[in-house]
Amino acid sequence: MKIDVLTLFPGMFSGPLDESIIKRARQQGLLELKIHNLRDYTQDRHKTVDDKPFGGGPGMLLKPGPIFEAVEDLATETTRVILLTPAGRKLNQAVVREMADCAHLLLVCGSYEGFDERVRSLADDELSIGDYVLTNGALPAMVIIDAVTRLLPGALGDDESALQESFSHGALEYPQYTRPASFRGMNVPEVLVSGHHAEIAKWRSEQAALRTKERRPDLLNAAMENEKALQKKD
Ligand code: 4FN
Repeated sequence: MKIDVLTLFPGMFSGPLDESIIKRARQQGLLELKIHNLRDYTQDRHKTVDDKPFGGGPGMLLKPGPIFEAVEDLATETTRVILLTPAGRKLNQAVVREMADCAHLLLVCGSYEGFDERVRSLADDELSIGDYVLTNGALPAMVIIDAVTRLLPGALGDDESALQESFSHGALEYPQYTRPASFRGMNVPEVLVSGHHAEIAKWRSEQAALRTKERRPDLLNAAMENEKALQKKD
């Protein structure tokens, strides 16, 4: 899969995308990632990317010109152009799966107070990673790249892939422990060291359900919808 990113802050992308699973996916050629500086698509001597809003008001907006130039340069017929904005559809694992099915994503990051409204006409989709104020769209782009990359076939090792199964049920994880069995007076639950595999499985599914019900009832509803959708398929 190919992902292009358009941003005013390409430097923010070095580091996070050069580590771990994303690094490996890039080396394996599963992910072809390119970061583009919006300023490179300006035409004027001062490389202007922003301007004042018509009608007045505080702050600056990204001008449409450089973004149109960039999208026309980077996107083809089959590219999914995604605008990152707090006004977008809220990202969740279903949306991530949708994105991972695309051959080519172009992620357009906002800056200043946002985009000139006409930029919206370029986008196939608008996404938000959640409700909080950010300084620009670089971190949302990286969140999407991270979540999508781990779904690319071959991106995860065997152990990591096995783990993915539990996530896809939509519930929270059960409590987990590693050695030592006793740490600072806190002990691993007896059942986990018992060796009774059936008992352990039962305990884990109870704990996962309990924890999800107590802390994230919203996930429980989503998990039940998932289950229903899966049953309808066969
Ligand atoms: N943010 C809100 C309301 C109004 C503005 C903002 C805000 C970066 C360019 C957008 C934020 C959050 C999730 C992009 C927030 C995201 C952004 C995102 C983002 C600079 C303009 C801005 C939601 C709190 C009511 C700044 C809330 N996912 N404006 O953050 O780009 O993708």
